[in-house]
Amino acid sequence: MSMTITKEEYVPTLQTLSLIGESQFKVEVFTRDDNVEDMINALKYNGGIRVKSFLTADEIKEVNASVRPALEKASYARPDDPTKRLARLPEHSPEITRRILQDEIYTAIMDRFLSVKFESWLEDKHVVVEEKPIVAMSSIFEVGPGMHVQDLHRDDSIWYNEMPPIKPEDYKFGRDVSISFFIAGSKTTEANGATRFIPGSHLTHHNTPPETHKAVTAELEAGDAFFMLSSCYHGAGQNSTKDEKRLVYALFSQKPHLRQEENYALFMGHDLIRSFPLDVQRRLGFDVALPNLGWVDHASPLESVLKQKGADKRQIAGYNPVDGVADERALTSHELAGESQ
Ligand SMILES: O=C(O)CCC(=O)C(=O)O
Ligand SMILES: [Fe+2]
Repeated sequence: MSMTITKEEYVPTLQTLSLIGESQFKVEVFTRDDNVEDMINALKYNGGIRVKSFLTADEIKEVNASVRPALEKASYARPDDPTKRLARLPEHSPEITRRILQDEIYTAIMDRFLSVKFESWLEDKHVVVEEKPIVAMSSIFEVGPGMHVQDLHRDDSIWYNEMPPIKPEDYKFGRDVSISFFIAGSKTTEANGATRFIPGSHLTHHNTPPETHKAVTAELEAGDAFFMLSSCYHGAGQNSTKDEKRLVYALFSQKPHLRQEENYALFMGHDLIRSFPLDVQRRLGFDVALPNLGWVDHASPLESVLKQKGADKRQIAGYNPVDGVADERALTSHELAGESQ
């Protein structure tokens, strides 16, 4: 288990797909009345789409009101990072969780890209299984003035998703393992740090850096949704306003089988888990896989849940999708662990 971060010049190889006339890629805008097949095709081609008024003005107002107390209570990641980031959307807002996970557009899109069908044999019996995607993670984030720009990254690198470069017409369902999904709780603009996104970047080899100059800004009105294949390069923009906070809800889905066979987390008591040496706890799956898979409250469960101070191995200088924040989150979880002991 190790992770190194080096800053190096990228030397293009044959792994880079040369996308002639890349300006062909864009963010198409839909309404709920549009045909979902058109949305799916646009997502396949460009990697991201915007759906206007995914939630009505009343719905988003209600959701905002329901999470406000938790956001007020949350603290900033650190003084120079005015971001409040809460996980546990199903706890903070069961209603929006239910609303999204039963939404016909959301489920149609997730099911088409992330369902898995597998055929095998039991002696002479042909077994065909088909499973639908499950939620990967949730987040509520409110980003205040002064927040710096976030490094462009692919959310699916946590799944170590290896992809060859392809042309848009060669895209096959199954290539992506996860879909990122954001709903704006407030208007998001270039000025207040709306997500920067590189259309078409899901078609490149997984081990190529982002072509930063091709990033566009995915601006949203409150209630609008942004669907993005998790293999697309993207990241938060800089909030250069004086007084605007950008509020966003995220509910990502993933392929259903990317998890442990036996669900230890649901039945093992915390004392029992802690009774094992740390290396055994890690083998049982209670740590994160680097950089960021299996967290609870943005830290390794070994610390954030099991309160074992110092067990989060992600104190990696220089690592972070948001520069410096993971280190700080790890520190925070140390402090929490300290307080509870
Ligand atoms: O803030 C945003 O718009 C994007 C956030 C993001 O990509 C992330 O936290 O992984
Ligand atoms: Fe991201």
